[in-house]
Amino acid sequence: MSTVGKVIKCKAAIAWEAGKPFSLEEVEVSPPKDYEIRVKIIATGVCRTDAHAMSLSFKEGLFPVILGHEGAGIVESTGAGVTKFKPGDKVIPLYLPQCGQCKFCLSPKTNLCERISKVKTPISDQDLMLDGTSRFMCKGQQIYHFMGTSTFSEYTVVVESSLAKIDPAAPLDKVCLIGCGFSTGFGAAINTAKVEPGSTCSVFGLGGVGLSAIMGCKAAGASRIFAIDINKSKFALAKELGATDCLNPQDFKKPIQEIIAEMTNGGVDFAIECIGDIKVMKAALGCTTVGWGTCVIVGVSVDEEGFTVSPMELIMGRKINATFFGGWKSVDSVPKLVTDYMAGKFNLDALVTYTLPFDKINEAFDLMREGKSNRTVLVY
Ligand code: COD
Ligand code: ZN
Ligand code: ZN
Repeated sequence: MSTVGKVIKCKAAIAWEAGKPFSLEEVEVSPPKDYEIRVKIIATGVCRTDAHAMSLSFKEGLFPVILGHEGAGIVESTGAGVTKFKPGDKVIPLYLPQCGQCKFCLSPKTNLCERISKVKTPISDQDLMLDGTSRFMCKGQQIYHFMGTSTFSEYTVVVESSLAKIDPAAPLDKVCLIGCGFSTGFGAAINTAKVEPGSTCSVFGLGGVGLSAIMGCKAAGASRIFAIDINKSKFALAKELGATDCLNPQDFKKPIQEIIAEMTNGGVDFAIECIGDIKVMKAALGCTTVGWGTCVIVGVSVDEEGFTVSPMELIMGRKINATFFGGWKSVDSVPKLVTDYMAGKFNLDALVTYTLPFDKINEAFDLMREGKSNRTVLVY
């Protein structure tokens, strides 16, 4: 029986309040309105940002909410006005939209889009659809969307400019990582830092994002790649993916930036922070070389205001930059990244530590919090 135009009842993980585990619930998912698409999610990764969004320290989160922003699925139905998608298309929801018409989308200088340009933090954005309503209900209550994607529901509704159509042969339980972790880290190295052949790099934080940044540094031809983490169990995979030196800051008396500077005749060419920790951001900037060192910030600190940069650090030629979704224009780039993966140009499979049934979502978050996984992919 066709579900088109009808409310679909399905499984979702709801975060009812901050700091509590998810509850698996039956939710009602309304049909897509104009320029919206309802997607059956097949697989979704678990990213640290989802954990930030449900943490007690993140003050801007709205509850109850369906989190999840690293999914892949199949179009179930389309609302009026949708021209680019049809039922059956394989797709990746995009938390960074690309409307194609705003001043940002029309400029090659940024991958941001007007739809996300005014937010205080990108992870507290797109809590509702563009008409200010939700497509999710549970127990008579409206449930908030998250980042315009809400992939922790078997069915979700997204805006047309927040969706990329991908190769129908793509394995969704792997390419879902292109929806966030892989693209963010890889792009931070390739697009934002613009890592050069023969250069030295340091990557702070070896989760799914940092490991992807290492892959980006390697693909760009870096000759030396420092991988920094306080969890040494991350080092073996970092090496496999291209790291030449793995360092645990806790093994040294001196600050890690000094150690790296000593090992590199004054500092690295590029440093990428993939943690979201203010102290580490300072260390990342501090480990770059005077003259031209570039520090790229990927992480967002959810419970601290910001960090100070001394004018001298900048006067001495260091640059600081940051990236959202790795600098990729989402609608244009995601299908190409999927094609590149299918052509064997990079290794997504290595990032997947566990693949679990969706019902084990709380276990997947525990694995991440305990430092036992780079990425867990949940399949419905
Ligand atoms: N020093 C060294 N390593 C550390 C430290 C520290 N002080 N603290 C933690 N680490 C290591 C951990 O052991 C872990 O291995 C790694 O850092 C972090 O990995 P994960 O798996 O927790 O995180 P990722 O890779 O899923 O995500 C990292 C982000 C930086 C993207 C995330 O934390 C973040 O800041 N998100 C907000 C930014 C945003 O919205 N991005 C877009 C969507 S992700
Ligand atoms: Zn993410
Ligand atoms: Zn736009």
